[in-house]
Amino acid sequence: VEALIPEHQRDAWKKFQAKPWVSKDDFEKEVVRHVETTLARSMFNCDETAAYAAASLAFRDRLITEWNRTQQRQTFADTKRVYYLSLEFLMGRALDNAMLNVGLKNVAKEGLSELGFRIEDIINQEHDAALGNGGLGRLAACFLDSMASLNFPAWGYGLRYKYGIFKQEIVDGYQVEVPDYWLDFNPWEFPRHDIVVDVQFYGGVRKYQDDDGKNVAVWEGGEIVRAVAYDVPIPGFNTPTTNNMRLWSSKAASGEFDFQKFNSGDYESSVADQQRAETISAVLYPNDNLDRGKELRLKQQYFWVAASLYDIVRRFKKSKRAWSEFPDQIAIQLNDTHPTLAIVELQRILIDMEGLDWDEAWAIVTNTFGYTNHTVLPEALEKWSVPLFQNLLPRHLQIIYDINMFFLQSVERKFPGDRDMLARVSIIEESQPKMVRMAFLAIVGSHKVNGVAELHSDLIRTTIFKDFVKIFGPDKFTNVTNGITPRRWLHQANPRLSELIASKTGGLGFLKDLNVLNELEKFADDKEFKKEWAEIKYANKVKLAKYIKSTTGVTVNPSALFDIQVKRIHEYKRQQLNIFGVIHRYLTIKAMTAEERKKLAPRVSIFGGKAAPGYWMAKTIIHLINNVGAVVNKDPDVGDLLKVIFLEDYNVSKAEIITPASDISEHISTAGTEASGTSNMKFVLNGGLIIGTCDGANIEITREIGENNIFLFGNLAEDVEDLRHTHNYGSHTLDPDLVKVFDLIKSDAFGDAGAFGALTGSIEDHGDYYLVSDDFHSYIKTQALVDEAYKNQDEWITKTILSVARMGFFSSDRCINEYAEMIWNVEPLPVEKESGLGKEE
Ligand code: GL9
Repeated sequence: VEALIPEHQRDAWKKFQAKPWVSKDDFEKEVVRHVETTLARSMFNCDETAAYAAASLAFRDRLITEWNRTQQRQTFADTKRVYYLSLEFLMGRALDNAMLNVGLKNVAKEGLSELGFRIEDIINQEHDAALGNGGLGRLAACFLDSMASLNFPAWGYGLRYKYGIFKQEIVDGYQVEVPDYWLDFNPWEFPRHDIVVDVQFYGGVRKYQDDDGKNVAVWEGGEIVRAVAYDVPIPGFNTPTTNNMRLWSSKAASGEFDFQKFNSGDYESSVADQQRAETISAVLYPNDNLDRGKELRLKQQYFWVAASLYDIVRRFKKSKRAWSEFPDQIAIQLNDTHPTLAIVELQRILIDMEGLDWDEAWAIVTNTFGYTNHTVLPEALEKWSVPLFQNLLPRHLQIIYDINMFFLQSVERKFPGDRDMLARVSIIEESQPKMVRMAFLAIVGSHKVNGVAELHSDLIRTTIFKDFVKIFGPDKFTNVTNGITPRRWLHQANPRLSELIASKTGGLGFLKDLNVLNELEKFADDKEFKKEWAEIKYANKVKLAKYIKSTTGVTVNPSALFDIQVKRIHEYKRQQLNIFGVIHRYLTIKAMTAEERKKLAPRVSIFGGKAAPGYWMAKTIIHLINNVGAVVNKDPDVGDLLKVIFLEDYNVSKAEIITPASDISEHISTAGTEASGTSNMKFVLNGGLIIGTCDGANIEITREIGENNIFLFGNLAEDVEDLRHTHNYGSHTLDPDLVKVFDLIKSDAFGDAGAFGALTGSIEDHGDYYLVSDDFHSYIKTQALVDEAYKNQDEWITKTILSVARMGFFSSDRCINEYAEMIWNVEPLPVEKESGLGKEE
């Protein structure tokens, strides 16, 4: 390894090398030092914000020491690395996670206490890193945790948005979006002002033949934007491995502003250039499962992909290996189609910059990339208009045309004369304007394509990508069912449950081998154990009840059944089905005698989630939920029997409070629409049951935990198409109970019914695309079964214990091992010894 410091002067470096601190005294010393020097404060003005800052800096120093060692170790070993390209990383808070992963939370707790602070208050100071929309972004975050915990040499590459997903406020029952400026103080990132990449846009292509008669293409002109790297350390659990997440920030290539323009008096335009450059990484697009085709979004994608690939290629070139070894050293995973341009960019680097032949380059490209599909919803499949592409990335468009030409030639050889097939699979859609189909490009340019749950992977093979299965054969298409990290979603979010499990399974080993949970089966009928189990659930519900009280003012009874649906608001996820069910329950209660009411299980219906700012139907659903709550919660006939809560600004740190407190959670998408879902896994792992449809990972959860432990309802994916057909061509009669619900809404019981006309109309008059009416009866009936089952607490608790015991499969560690074996062909880099930390109990 090259080093700047000569051999004979390295002793001084070794002598003063940074060492990770371990004791409580050292921690306190570091905190006080940061307060008194880094923050220029003292014990007389150290508030909780400052204590959070200092504690974080103490842990950051520790992480970065291990980060440096890990990077050196991985570079020295020179084994294959994984690069996970994702436009979203929904990390949440870092401090609690860092403390737990390095195994020093108790040390920090005592240390902070001696300094006059409660650790919970300090943890709560942190602003979430919310660089993602929902499941897709959180999956990327769980994968980073697993890759580090399993000692894989792996980097995440993303964008450093100045504004993450907006903050949601509820004003008069409506969603209001507030910008989330999160970078005021962020101790977890390291700016690397020395690691910059200049990225080109626009311009034109000049083609000529060189002296050897070889065709050469030069992309010239246009404008340059500079990418600056920001590194975030990713600590593994109970291992020294600390991986890297590199996020790119955009700025003007000429520095602050263009001095020539400035000096010639053109001050305004020089500042405008700078602002235009910074706009690229300014804001995360807040759409979930929707593609809007905006130019700035394509700019973000290329900016990020170009900087990341330049970085990856630069690192590879240092190794002085032959280009043909590129795929032996590097695996790049595309998290959805957002980074598909990486395929084109690598081909461009290899043929235009490095002078490789097309075929040689293309073999390297296709052996390097893997593509994960996360949705079959047609409105989410990315397409970019050819004129837009032509203008922004002229050379890339040419390469795409060439990729398509060679691809279609191969299809023609395999299916001679099948012109329909050629039109169907062409990367270019012959529409007006023409469009580039990014998913098709991703398939053609990767060696493996995977879905994220069994049903979803089957659906992509038999519907949207079925021609490609014929062309490439079935082996190119595979499944890796999603998972979640048990570190954050059990140990961190539910410390008491984690502690109880540890006490029965011989320590925290289950957090690294989740199948150990199996050992809990033998306690499913253990009276003492069940009592503790139930107490923990109750305590978690009390905590949520307090949170509900403090944020909404509504008092809820922790003994009531907590029914939770938290996720992005989307018609396909069917929060409207849930709220219509709540209104049906309200009608039922109103019609009951006092005697009948006594027999009913009290319920708290809790909702949370953001609507994309431009998604009116989703906003209408939020409005209805809030208005129903306003009426129901103050109706004396109802009392404790039903409360309806909408929790503002659902995010990762709130999920950590909400998830452990559910009795039942709702995963009720129209069958065939939710690729996997991951919160379904989190809720079951925390001792809650599910009411859900046969969709996404619900199906595999059922297989694992047993169908007695889940409340399934509704039509199956295979019947959806026919049902939609009957809506459109037959007479569409609504479920009679749903009609009663609509009648109540139309009587202005929840405010002016005009506000909800589009929502009821989409079901009554516009085909009920998401089958709300078709599934309504089955949903209501199944909710009644939930009520009955909950009355038998003893059996209910047994169900939840058995379910948790059988959830081992859904660890994201299992996912990462599957990706590593089936797709990446990489091995972990063993560490000499586990840190021995993270073992504290
Ligand atoms: C999603 C699917 O909708 C989820 O069902 C799936 O669990 C996750 C992770 O695989 O991916 N696809 C998708 O586009 N989003 C998902 O959550 N949306 C975003 O988060 C942007």
